[in-house]
Amino acid sequence: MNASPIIHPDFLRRGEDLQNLMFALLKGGLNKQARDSLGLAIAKFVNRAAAPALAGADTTISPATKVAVNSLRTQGYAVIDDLLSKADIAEVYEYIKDKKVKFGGFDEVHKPGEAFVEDLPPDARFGHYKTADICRCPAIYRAVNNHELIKLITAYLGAPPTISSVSMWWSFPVELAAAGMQTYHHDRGDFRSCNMFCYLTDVSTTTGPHAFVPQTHEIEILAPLAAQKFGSNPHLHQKFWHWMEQHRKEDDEVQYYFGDAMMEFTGPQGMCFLEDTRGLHKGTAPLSGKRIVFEIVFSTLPKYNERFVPTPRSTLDFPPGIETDNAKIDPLVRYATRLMYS
Ligand SMILES: O=C(O)CCC(=O)C(=O)O
Ligand SMILES: [Fe+2]
Repeated sequence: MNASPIIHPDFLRRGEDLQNLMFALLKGGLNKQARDSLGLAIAKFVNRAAAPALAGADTTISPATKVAVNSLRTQGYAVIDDLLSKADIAEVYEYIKDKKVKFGGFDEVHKPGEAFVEDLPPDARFGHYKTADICRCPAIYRAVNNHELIKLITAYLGAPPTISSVSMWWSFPVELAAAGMQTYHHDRGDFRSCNMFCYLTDVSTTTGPHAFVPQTHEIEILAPLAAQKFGSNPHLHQKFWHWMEQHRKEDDEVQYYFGDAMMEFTGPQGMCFLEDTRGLHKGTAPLSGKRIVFEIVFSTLPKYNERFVPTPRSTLDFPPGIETDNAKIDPLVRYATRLMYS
C-alpha cells in the first residue's frame, strides 16, 4: 500500500483535500480583491446548489431588515433590535450559572483549563462557554433559529448562510497587554460572512467595547475610499494596501490610516449589532470591568478547521411555544442551523 495519500489518483478530488485547499486559501496567499471576488463567486454557487433544498422557504424581508442590509453593504455594520429581550437575558444568566468556562492559551501563567467564572485564575483574559452547553439554552436557541435574522443575512450574503459558530465569552480586565482578538485584525474564517454580536453586560468605553473601522469590509467600498484618501500619494497608497494585507495591525497604525473613522460599539445590556468582520475590528481589552458577549457567526461555507456535533432538536426539553419539530421549521432555518442542530 502506498504510504502517502498524495500519491493517489484521487488527490485533490477527495472532500478532505479540497477542504484543506480551501482552508489554506482562507489563511493566506490571496489578496483582498481575490478573497472578496472568490466570496462572491462562492455565494452564487451556494445559492444555486442549495436552491432545491430550500424550495418553499420564506425569504421575504421587512423594510427594517432592508435598512440593516443596506447599512451592512455600505458601512460594514448595522445595529439591530429585539434579538434578546431583558427576559431572555435573565434566562441566559440563570442558565450559565452552573456552566464552566474554558480559559487560557495566551500568555497567562496558568495552563489552559475549565472553571466556574468565580474560580478563574486572576490573569485569565477570557472565559468561553462551550457551544454544546449554550445551544441547549432556550433563549440562545430562539436567537440562533431566528428566521428574520437568517433572512437578513441571506439577503446580505446573497446566499443562504451556514451558522458556523455560536459562542459566548467573558473578557476580563487583566494586567497583561492586549492579545489575540483584542488587537485589530480582519477575520479569515470565510471569504464571505457576517457576525452577530449581542452584549449581555452594559458596555462602556472602558469595559471592552467592540471596535470597528467602517467601510473596510469590502473591496468595492474600500478601494474608492483608499484612492480618495491616499491616491494623491502613490507611495502611501501602495504602503496602505501592503499594510491592509497583514492579518494583525497595531492601534497606532489604524489610527494613522483611518483616524476619526474608527468607532466603538458602546451600549446597554441587550445591544445587538451585525458586522462584516472582513473589516478591521477588535474587542478592546477591558480596563475597568468585565464584558460578556454572545456571538453568532454566519458564513457562506461551513467551517473547515473544526467539527461540532449538532444537538438533536428532539433532545431539547423546552417550554411550550419554542418550535423544535424539524418538520415544522422553515427549510432556510434548518439549512442555516444544520451544523448546530439536527
Ligand atoms: O470581542 C470582540 O469584540 C471581538 C471578537 C472578534 O474579533 C470576532 O469575533 O471576530
Ligand atoms: Fe475577529
